[in-house]
Amino acid sequence: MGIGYVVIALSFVGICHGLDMSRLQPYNFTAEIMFIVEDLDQDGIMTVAEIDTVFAQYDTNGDGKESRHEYTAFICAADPALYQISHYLYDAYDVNGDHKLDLVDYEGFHNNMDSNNDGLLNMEEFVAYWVALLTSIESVGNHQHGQSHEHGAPACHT
Ligand SMILES: [Ca+2]
Ligand SMILES: [Ca+2]
Ligand SMILES: [Ca+2]
Repeated sequence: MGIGYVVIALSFVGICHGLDMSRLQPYNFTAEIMFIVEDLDQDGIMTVAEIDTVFAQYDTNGDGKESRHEYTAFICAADPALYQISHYLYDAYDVNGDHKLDLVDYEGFHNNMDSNNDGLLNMEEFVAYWVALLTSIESVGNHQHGQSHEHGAPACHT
C-alpha cells in the first residue's frame, strides 16, 4: 500500500533500471514489512482507517485525496528506480478508476485484499494479495519491456 515506507526501507538494496522488480523481491518479505509498518496499532489487523492514515502522507496539497502525481512524486523522491512501478500500484489502489485516491478506494482495496470477506484483513491475506499483485506487475512490465503504454514515462520526473 503505502509502498513509500517500503521504498525507504529497501532503498539501500541493489541498483535498478527500468521496471526492475528485484528491488521488491522477495515479494512476500516486502509485503510482510508493509503490513507490519502499516498496521499502525500493531493488532495484526489492517483497517481502512489505517490505510487512509498511511496514504494521507502523500496528500501534499491537503485536499484529502491523493492524485497520481502526488503519489508517484513521493515514490520518485524516495527511490527513482521505483517510479514506473508506482504507476502500476496507483492503478491498483484507484479501485474506482477516477484518478483520485480517497476513502472509497481504500474501502474497495481493503475489500479486495480481505479474501475471506469477514471484514478483517490479516497479514496472511495481505501478503497473498501483494505477492499476486507484484507478480502480475512483473509479468505485464516484462511483456511491455518495462514501459506501460498507458503511462509511458520511462524515467522519474516531478
Ligand atoms: Ca491494526
Ligand atoms: Ca491531494
Ligand atoms: Ca479513486
